[in-house]
Amino acid sequence: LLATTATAQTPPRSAPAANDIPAHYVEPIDGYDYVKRVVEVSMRDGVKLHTVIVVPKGATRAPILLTRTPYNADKRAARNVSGSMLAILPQGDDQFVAAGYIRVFQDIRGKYGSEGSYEMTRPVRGPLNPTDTDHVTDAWDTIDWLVKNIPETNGKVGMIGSSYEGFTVVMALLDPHPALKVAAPESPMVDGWMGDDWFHHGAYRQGSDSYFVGQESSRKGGDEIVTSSADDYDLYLRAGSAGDFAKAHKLEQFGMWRRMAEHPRYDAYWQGQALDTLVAAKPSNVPTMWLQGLWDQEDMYGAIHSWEALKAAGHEANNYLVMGPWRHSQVNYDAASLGPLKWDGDTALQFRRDVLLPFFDQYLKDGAPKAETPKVFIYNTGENHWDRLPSWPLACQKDCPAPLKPLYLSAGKSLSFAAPTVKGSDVYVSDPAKPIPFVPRPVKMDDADQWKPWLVSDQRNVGTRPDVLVYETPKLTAPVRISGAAIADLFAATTGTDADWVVKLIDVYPDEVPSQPEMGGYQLAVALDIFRGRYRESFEHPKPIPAGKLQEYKFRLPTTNHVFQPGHRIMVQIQSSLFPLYDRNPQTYVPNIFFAKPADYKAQTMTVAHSPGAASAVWLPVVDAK
Ligand code: PG9
Repeated sequence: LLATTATAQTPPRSAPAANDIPAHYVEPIDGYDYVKRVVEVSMRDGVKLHTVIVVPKGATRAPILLTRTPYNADKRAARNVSGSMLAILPQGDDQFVAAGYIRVFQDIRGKYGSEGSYEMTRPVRGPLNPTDTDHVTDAWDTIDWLVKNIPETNGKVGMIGSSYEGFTVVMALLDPHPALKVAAPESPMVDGWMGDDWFHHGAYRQGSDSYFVGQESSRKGGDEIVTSSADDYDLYLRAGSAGDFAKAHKLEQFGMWRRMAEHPRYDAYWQGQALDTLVAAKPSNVPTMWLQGLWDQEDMYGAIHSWEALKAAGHEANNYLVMGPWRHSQVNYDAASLGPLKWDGDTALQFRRDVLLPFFDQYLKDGAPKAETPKVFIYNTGENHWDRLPSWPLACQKDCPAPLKPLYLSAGKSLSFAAPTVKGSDVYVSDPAKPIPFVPRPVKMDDADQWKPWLVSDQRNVGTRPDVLVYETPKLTAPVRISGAAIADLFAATTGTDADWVVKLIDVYPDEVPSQPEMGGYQLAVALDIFRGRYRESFEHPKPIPAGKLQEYKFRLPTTNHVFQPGHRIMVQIQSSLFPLYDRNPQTYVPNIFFAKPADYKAQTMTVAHSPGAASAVWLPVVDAK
């Protein structure tokens, strides 16, 4: 009886299958709120680009948001495994998903699923690109295909993307398809020599090395640079020059590394692809929002310089500027804080929701209202709020509401708005055998927690070193408001024939900050940058520094919108290395620093003058405290 009952309750066993794996897995997409289509879109030369299209289910007359990426389109549209469009797309797409946009990611030529050959940040057609295609034509051909082949669209396209993806947005603007109605280059790579990823004012950024390996060791994925050191400071110091490091790590096989080493100066190779110059020479009518972070550790140069170049060329009308209190690409993540700095809520979400989406909607959605888009939307990092301004900058060297105001280095390591009346100078020894770490050791340049917020790290870490000059105001009794880019203007000498100069403009917090004790005495660099001395007269034609002779080194620091509050102090730090982020200057002039020899690296004495006629200063974009 028992046996009979058991048999009756057991479901019949299916026949043994030849293969458990179905010939074609059918995804249970019926329950999804989106439809995903993957297509290979033909470019004008027949090369097919891998394109992932995500359409909200049931969409009609929806606009398209396009990103062209070197970072794997399939993965960009698969953040999570989910039937929810919000979950599969990047966090930064949240507002567009809620607003019913069609989302498109495309692998650029030569990367991941796309055919063709890859050249990193391939320049526009012309002397630097003898082919018939570039990112301008690829964007054009892609948009043309999208508006003709996606039945759910209203035929209007917006482009967006950060960093490399921002570079592809800027390229599309050089000859925009008529369906491209609006664009937002976010932290776009615009000039890799002057101040975006590869160099700053000619000083090479050694983190680029691992990027080359990641991007160029294979079409898909790419490898990580293999090192066996717990501290990149030791690793790069032991290697020698940037060229020695490259040799030891076999970087010479990568086209982009070879081009770096062949073009250490600002020659035709760099000038011919400087996108701020190119967009100003060929301005588009596409409404464009240029944006970047105020502490963007990768692409600090591109957006602000493109916007300023367009403004100078008379094209402010359709160009907008946004600068948030963000690290690189933080606009697409949470931005309620950066390092220890806490903002008034999630500033990235505020921007995406209140400014970006209404701006895109206005140009992309049928019948959308006109957005109240501020010409300039910039975070005030001293008062902790957004400013909506009619133009930018508020103070600059010429043609601004206010001029720059020099804050002079002065006797007794002080800073003063009064010019020096007596001769003075300060001295330090810069030793390439003991370069100054850019963050406290151990340095791991691939440690995102160290890398992303490094620009806001506490500069007390180095201020006590004998090879760092530190100048400071007394405690401020009234606020000092700066809105623009400061200019470092050093009158300095070296006993060598080449030198790097690093200048940091620092907000020193009061000794006690009861609401956030860890900020007591904090030294926050509101702007810092490096300048390679050989380029003091010309970026294109470097020249040795005459040993022992005062020279003027004048360079622009990153943009700020800050208030030094009463009770705080303003500080300026000067030093000659930021290692291993920047390669060491041997301090002896050699034709190409990539290939400096061990004997070229020599300790030298640096003198910074603060005298009448040689009045070193940081020229501040000071504006009325109201
Ligand atoms: N900063 C990165 C990059 C841009 C352009 C070229 C190379 C690297 C990025 O985040 O994409």
